[in-house]
Amino acid sequence: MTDTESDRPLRALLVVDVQNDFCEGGALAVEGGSAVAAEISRFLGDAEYEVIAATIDHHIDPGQHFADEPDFVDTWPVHCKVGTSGVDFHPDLDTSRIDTVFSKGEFSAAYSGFEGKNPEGQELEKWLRAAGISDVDIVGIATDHCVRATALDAVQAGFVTRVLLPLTAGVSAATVESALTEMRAAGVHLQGRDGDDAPDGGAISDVGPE
Ligand code: VGL
Repeated sequence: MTDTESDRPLRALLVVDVQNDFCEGGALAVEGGSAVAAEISRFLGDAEYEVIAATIDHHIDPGQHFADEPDFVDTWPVHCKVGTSGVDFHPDLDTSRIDTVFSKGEFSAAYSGFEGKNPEGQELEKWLRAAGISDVDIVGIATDHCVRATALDAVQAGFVTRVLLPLTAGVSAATVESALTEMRAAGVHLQGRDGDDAPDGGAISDVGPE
């Protein structure tokens, strides 16, 4: 390996919670969710990543995460229950390039993909380190909840972290705004906004959090 090759950032893509229940028609539908599924698939067509992981909300009995009268900030309608189709990936998401899936939230709320485990019982951070990853790009649903939490954990763990905003969808404009402010302050690069480059240097899609 030459010095140039060893210095090259090794980048992973994290596809967060692109599941039926977070898309139109689902139990906790996020506006723009299914369009994001299709946009991510298009993006994956020629995206170059060392590894690609997905995360899923995988609830069995997550306690007060579910509520009869949810506030849509800390409590939610029943969603992504194991054994229902709501937990499945949205059909417009091309899963063929996803190397592994980290499931989270069986018995408590778990917004960050870094709380999940893959079928081999590995945690996301360990899996990324084993692959020699230095940089992560994050896409998916919801910008203001699971994308936010995953990005904050990624940057905290020392990964150079970008959120590709045109490939995300958020629950509400107000919480998306505060999530963007929080992520930016933590050192997360927000692409597709405020002069940052669009994901592949191309046009910014109209699929965004607002
Ligand atoms: C999520 C709300 C509740 C998410 C999960 O995936 O962002 N949002 N549970």
